[in-house]
Amino acid sequence: MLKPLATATRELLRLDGLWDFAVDTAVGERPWAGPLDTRLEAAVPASYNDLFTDSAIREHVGWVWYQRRVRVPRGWSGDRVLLRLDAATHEGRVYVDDVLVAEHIGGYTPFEADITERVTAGQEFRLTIGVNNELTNVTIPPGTIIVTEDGRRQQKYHHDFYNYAGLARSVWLYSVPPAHIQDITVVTGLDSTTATVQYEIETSEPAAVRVRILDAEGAEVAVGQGASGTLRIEDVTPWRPGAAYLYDLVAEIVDGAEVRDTYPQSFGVRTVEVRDTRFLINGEPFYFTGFGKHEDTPVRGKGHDDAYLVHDFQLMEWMGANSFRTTHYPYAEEVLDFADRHGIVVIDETAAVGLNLAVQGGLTGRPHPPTYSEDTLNDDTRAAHARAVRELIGRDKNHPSVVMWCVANEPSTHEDGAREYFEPLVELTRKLDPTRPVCSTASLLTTHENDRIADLFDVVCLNRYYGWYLANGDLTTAEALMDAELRAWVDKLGKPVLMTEYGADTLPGLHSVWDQPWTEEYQVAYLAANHRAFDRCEAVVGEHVWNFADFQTSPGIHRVDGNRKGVFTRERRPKAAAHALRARWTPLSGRKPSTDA
Ligand code: GCB
Repeated sequence: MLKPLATATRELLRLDGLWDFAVDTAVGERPWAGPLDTRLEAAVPASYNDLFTDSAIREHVGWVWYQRRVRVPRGWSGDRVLLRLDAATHEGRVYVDDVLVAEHIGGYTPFEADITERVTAGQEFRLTIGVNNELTNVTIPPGTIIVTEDGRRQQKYHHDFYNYAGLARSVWLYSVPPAHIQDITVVTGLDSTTATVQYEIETSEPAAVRVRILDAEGAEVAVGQGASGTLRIEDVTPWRPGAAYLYDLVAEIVDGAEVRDTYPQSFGVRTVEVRDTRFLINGEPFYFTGFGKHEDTPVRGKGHDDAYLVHDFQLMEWMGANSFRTTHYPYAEEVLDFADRHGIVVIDETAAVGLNLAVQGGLTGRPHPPTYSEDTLNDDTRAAHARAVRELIGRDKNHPSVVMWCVANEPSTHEDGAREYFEPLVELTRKLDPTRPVCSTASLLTTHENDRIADLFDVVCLNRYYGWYLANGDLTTAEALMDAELRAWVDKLGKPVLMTEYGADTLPGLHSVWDQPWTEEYQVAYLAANHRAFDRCEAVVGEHVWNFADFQTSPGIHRVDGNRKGVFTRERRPKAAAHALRARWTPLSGRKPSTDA
C-alpha cells in the first residue's frame, strides 16, 4: 500500500490536531449521526489513555469516538478523494456524515477509503472515527476480556506493555487522479557495481506506464516502459548500514504527452542473505548492535512524535547502535522512512506478541490451557495473523532498512499445534517476499530440546534473561548458562544466532558496590557478562538489548512504574549502561567483536 504523498498530480491534507472525543458509554447508539455530544477533546496523533485524568477513560474497554469537520479543498473536483488512517488501535470504523466508509481490524497498519461519491470539493463533511481497543483470542495481538463480579469489563493480555489505544498516527485526506497508481514493488539485486531493479506497478485501470530512476541528486539513471520490468543501474551506489543512499523510482501514467499520475517510490540497492552462520548485507557479514524498542512516551502513549523520533535515532547513533527491532508491532512509517534515510537496519515485526498461554502457567506454576486449540488460538487467529503478515509486507516491502521479517514474538513453540500454526505463516511470508530472511523470537520456555519450529526460520532469535529472570544476582551462573545455550542451538541447527532480547530492570540513581539487581552497576555488569558469552560464540550475529527506554506496562503486572529495563529512562536520560554500550559498540561499526575473549 502506497504512502500518501503530494506530487504534481496528488494533493495531501494532514488531519492531525484536536478532535472531539467521547467513550461509547457517554454517547448515544449512533454517535456518527450528528455532532458528538461531549466536552472532551483528544490530540491526534496520540493514544487517548494518558490524556485525561479520569481513570474510567484510561481503563475503558470498548469503543471510543473521535469527530471533526473537514473541508475538501475546492481544487479537488474531478479527482478521487481518499481518507487514510495510518493506524486505529486496534479496530477502526470510519463514517463520512452518516455513512460507514471503512472498517479495519489490526492496530498498527494503515487502511483507507475512497470517499469521492460522498463528498464535494469546497464543501465540509463530518468525519467520525470509532476506535475499539478490545483484544480477543482472534485478534493479533490476542487477549481476553473478563467481567468482574461488580460488572466491570477488564482487558487481559499476555504481553507486558500497556494496551494503549486510539488514533496514535496521522489521519490524511488526499487526492489522486481518476486513473492512478495503486501500488509499486521494487526488488533490487547487486552484482559488483551494477544493480538490477525489478519493478511492478499496479494501476487503478489499464494504462500506459513509464518509469524513470533518479539518483539522490535527481539525475536520471535508467528509464523503462510498461507496468513491470527490470532496469539496470551502472556504477550504482548501494544502500549500506550507516551509509544510506536512496534512489527514486518515478512511476507515471502517461497519455500521449500528458502525465496523468506520478508517484516517486524511494528505494535503496542492497542485498540480504543468510549463509551458514552469517548474516550478510551486500555480501558482507553484518553484526547487529542495538535494541528492542517501543513506541512509548509520556502523555502521548504510542502516539507518533517526530521530536522523539529524531532524538531516539540521535541517541542510537551516539551509542553506535546500528539496528533495532520494531518490538512488538509495525512502527509508524515515518520511523522506517527515517531509518532508510539514515542507514539504520530494521527487523520488522508483526503485532503477534503473547501467543503463549504457557507463560502464564510458567509464572504462576499453575496448569494453563493449551495455547493452540479451538477455544484459545485457533484457525481464525491464524487467519488474522496471516492478514497481519500481508499488511506488514504490503506496507514495508520497499524499505531498504528492513532486512528481516519477524512473524511473532515469543510464541509457544513446544506445545501441540505450534508447527501446524506456524508452518503456513512462514510459507506465506516467504511467498510474499522471497528476498528477506524470516524469524520469530524464542522465549525462555523455548529450549533447543522442546522447540518444534526453529528450523522453519533463517536465524535463531533468542530472548534470554540469564542474570535477571533466571540466576538473578548471580552473573557467574548466568554467563555459564548463556554459553551452554548458545552452543546447544548452534550444534542443533547450525544457523546464525541473534540475541533479540537480554536486559535487566534498573532504577536510575540506585548504586551498589556489589552485584545488586536493580542498580545501575548491575545493569552494566549484566550486559558485560552476556557480551563475554556472545563474543565466545562465532555464530552470534548480533545483540539487541531489551530495552532502549523504560516503558509503560499493563496494570496487574508486578512492575515499579513500568518496565525499567531501559538503557534510557522513559524521558530518554541515560543510565550508566548507555555509556558502557557506547564504549563497546562504537568501535565495532557492524563488525563482530573478536571471538577469543
Ligand atoms: C520478554 C518480552 C518483552 C518483555 C520482556 C521483559 O521476553 O518479549 O516484551 O517486556 O521480556 O522485560 O520481561
